[in-house]
Amino acid sequence: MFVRLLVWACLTVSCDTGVTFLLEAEQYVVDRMAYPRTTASGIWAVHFYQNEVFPVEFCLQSSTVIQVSGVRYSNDGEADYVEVKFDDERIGTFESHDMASSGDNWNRFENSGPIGHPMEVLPGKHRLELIFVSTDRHGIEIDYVALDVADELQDERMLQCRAYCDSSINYKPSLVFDTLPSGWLEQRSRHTECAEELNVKLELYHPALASYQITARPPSYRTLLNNQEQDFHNCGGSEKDEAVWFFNDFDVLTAGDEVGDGALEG
Ligand SMILES: [Ca+2]
Ligand SMILES: [Ca+2]
Repeated sequence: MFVRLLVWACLTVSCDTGVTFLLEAEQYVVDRMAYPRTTASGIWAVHFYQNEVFPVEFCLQSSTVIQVSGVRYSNDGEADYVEVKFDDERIGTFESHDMASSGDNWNRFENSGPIGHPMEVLPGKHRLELIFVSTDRHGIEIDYVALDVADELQDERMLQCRAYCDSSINYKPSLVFDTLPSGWLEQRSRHTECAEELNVKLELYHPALASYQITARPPSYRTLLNNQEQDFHNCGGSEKDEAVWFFNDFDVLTAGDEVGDGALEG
């Protein structure tokens, strides 16, 4: 993944404008217990020990400049050494303060300060990792990681990779009634390596069917990249075809005649 240090640009781009997101440890680490702390952001923090990793995956909607502006942590015991990686590259480290107080200091949070330099990054999914290289036997607690993003249009939903490819599609669960005798679909689709080949073929049968309407909608892919161009790789040199639907086996009759059964491919 392309990462480029952009020290001076950030001083005029991301530090005065943009958005700061708090990546709460309790929201990103779901496989372990969080501890309630009255002074923690969101009133929760997560405990980590030596050799453990806190991973955060997030999505950016455009090329932008980002910086880890701080890690909020608490410690009650000896100091801990933490390494921070972005997309598998080490961007910096921080060390917790040595502060023992019989457990009371777990509720006293401190900020690491900025980690590494501002980075110019591409849109799409990225990964931050806090690697707890060395801790005492009591470990360290993480409240959140603060991430500065220069792009003012970036929002929380995009950051959590929850944006849909086409937000105009309203996916509601359909109402299900089965007061009619059941019909059936026969799967006649075939495998293909060519994205443009019309390989999906479903035949619909119903004994009481007089007419029907089929609505084809794309899946609700979650993505920040909109790649809608045609892809003719692995298509065996076939010509581009702009047709979306083909109707096979229909008889074209003169006005007044009925149209026979057929199949739909797309
Ligand atoms: Ca410690
Ligand atoms: Ca928190």
